[in-house]
Amino acid sequence: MSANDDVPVIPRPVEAERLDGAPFTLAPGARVSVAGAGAADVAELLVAELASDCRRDLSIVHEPPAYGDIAIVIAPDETPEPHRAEGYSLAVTAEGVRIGAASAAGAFWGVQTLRQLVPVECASDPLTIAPVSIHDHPRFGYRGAMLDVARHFFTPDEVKRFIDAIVLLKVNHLHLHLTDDQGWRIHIESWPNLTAHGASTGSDGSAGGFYTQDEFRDLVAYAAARQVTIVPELDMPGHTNAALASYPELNASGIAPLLYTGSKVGFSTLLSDDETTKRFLADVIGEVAALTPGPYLHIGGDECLSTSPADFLTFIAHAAALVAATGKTPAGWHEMGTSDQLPEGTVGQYWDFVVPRGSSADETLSFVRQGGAVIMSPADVAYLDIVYEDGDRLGQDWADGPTTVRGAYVWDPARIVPGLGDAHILGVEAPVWTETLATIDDVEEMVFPRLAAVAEVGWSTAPTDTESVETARDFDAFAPRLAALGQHWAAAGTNFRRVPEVPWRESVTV
Ligand code: TNX
Repeated sequence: MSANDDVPVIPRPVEAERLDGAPFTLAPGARVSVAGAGAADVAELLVAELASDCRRDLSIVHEPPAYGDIAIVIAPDETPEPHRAEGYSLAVTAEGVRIGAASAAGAFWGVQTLRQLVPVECASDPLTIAPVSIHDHPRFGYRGAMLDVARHFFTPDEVKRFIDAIVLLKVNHLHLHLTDDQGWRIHIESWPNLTAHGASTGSDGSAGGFYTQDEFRDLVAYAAARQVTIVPELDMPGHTNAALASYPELNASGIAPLLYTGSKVGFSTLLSDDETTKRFLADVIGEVAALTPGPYLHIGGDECLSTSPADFLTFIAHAAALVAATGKTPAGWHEMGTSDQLPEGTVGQYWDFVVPRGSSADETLSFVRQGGAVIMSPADVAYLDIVYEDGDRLGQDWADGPTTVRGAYVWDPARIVPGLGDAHILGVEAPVWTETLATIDDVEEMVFPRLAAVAEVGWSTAPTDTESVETARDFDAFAPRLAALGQHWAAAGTNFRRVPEVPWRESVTV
């Protein structure tokens, strides 16, 4: 256990030191003092949290802090290079709280750390925080969660609630798996039947649903205000039954299949080298790119068991080029690495196990050979739809399940694919697939606490070269920090699995 483990924050900060002296007390009349571009927006979110969680009403002032204020300062020299994009410092003393950062993102992450240090009983007086000094920055620029809204649909409000919960862990990308065999969830003006028909159901015959383009733009803006980039995925050429069911002309037979509500994968495919399909691809990729300010557009490419290898290569080269032509960086699951025609910079997402099988490692390195980088989502530790324990009501168990919280914590992204180190790893992502997850409560039960483990793997300092992963990820030190976070989840109404390995504390009444 190192010194910063007794500061109950997840992901574990790079440097955190308890200070001697009196605690900070949030007194009536305390203000949030802001300086620098973007600081007021970050302060507004903090003020809203303190109002809803702690029933405190703070004003924001553009003047230097007085004794007892919370200061948010954004200026280049607040964080040294190379940590300016997301690094921050946080000082808590009797005099006040001060968050310093070189960017709004850094300041926002500083606020998330502060939120974890605010006692959950903060609505009752006095609100005190033990003195501490933190200097922190992420190991990887990409910390992601993926929500499968195709199998079961989740409303914009539910996705916002999910965003609120992931930012507490400094997760900064939300990959939305928008299309699959069971449903097409984003409205496309030029192909309206994709949603009129293709969104009308989901897994297990669930009600379905889709985002209008306005709703999607609103989600993107909500996420952006919280430093989260939305990564939209249109999964193709497999996982496309909903599209094939919506437009007969996308099928070789000219006959549309029925909508699908089961859980099998690998039975559907779009055509390669077909003019109607090419028009379809240009249209859907064009519309989604236009809705997306973020750099990435994910085109799936996984589990194309009904596409011949030659057709797959033809298809991927064409679709990836269409994405690149919109100015976006294509992203895809690691199978796309079988192509040597990827636009430079294409991002691969590794989903095989912590010990690679078959050709997955080589397919992953193919992205690096073509000038790209990789996101690590090893299914046996980072797939959050895998059961916690045998016999669970929710989840699947194919990926070497069960996946315990310890399993989701004790691994390292740079020790999976030989030859793939931090320089070519963008970061980590934990997907939650929703074949078995019908409600957002179900989703949260699978995601929390395991996302906290994966978020720490993505943010906190790498193991040293001589250190084993087991030593670097000290679960006995992690578990008490999770217990502290559990109180915040309970207070926020975030559902989480009270796994037996963690000494959860009784939740307090607030
Ligand atoms: C694999 S691995 C999938 C999804 C399933 C998931 C269930 C990969 C990229 N795709 O289609 O939903 O397993 O765990």
